Amino acid sequence: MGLMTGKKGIIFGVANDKSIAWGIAQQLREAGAELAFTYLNEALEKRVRPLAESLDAKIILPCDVQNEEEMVAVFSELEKQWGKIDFVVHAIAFANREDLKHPFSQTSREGFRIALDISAYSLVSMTRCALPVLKPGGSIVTLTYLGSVRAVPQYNVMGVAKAALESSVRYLAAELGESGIRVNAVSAGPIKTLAASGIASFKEKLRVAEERAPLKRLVTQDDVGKATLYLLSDLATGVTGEIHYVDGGFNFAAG
Ligand code: NAD
Ligand code: 0WE
Repeated sequence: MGLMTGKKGIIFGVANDKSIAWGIAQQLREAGAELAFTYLNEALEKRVRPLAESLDAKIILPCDVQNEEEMVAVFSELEKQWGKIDFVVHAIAFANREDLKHPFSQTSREGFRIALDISAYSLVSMTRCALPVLKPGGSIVTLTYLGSVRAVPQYNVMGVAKAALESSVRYLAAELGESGIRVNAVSAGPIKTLAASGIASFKEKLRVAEERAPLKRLVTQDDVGKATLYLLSDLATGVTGEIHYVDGGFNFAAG
């Protein structure tokens, strides 16, 4: 019997086999969970479907989080096929590329709106849509980054979005506690994924994290997957509203 045997849940944010969401999915499946997946668009469906099927997923649905109807459709399909569910993983972020390059004060109103909508508001709408389908004892986890609380060079509007995301975690946790539903975030150290590719300062970020982290190494998708597994499992029944750092200790040691 695994930690997640008999539990069902959905993972938003797999793009490819480097995705943090994929590291989480593998850990959950290994622990016995039954998984559903979403993908952003048809181009990504080609990547995501074979990965999902390799973990025996039967429910694989499109969802652009900017589209409320798609989000509603995902959870009504889950209820139809599964009844109630146990967990939700939110591993989604996006900002316009130029906003991660230009000085922060140059961020356009539309760039700010897009980053906050996709990277932060989506947790709120996802939680709202999940609520009627989540069992008491259910658990929601999102992914965040240290740039929410420090001015990390180039992270810019994404840092503002992650601050909103982390605050949303606390407000959602406060509201849903009485329903027996927990909401937490995992704050991961830098990991080479699609969302990290093409960012000029990223290599430097990896080097500094490796050198200054107490563990003297980068964290992996597996490390993040295992921490997320804990937060989604009944090992964490007393834990909600937390920002849980999985960054090799960089956060506390490198201040
Ligand atoms: P990734 O590119 O593999 O995942 C990002 C996902 O967001 C992709 O699957 C993409 O399809 C999805 N996405 C973007 N816009 C979307 C939309 N409108 N609707 C639905 N999905 C959308 O990269 P990743 O690094 O695995 O990112 C996952 C999460 O982890 C993000 O929240 C990111 O901020 C966070 N994170 C990443 C790192 C890192 O260094 N890679 C560190 C800490 C936190
Ligand atoms: O959250 C992230 C990355 C989020 C992200 C990345 C991209 C690149 C491609 C959001 N939107 C886009 N849009 C694109 O067009 N991380 C935590 C990884 C990351 O990104 C950085 C970092 C780190 C760490 C950007 C600058 C500095 C550090």
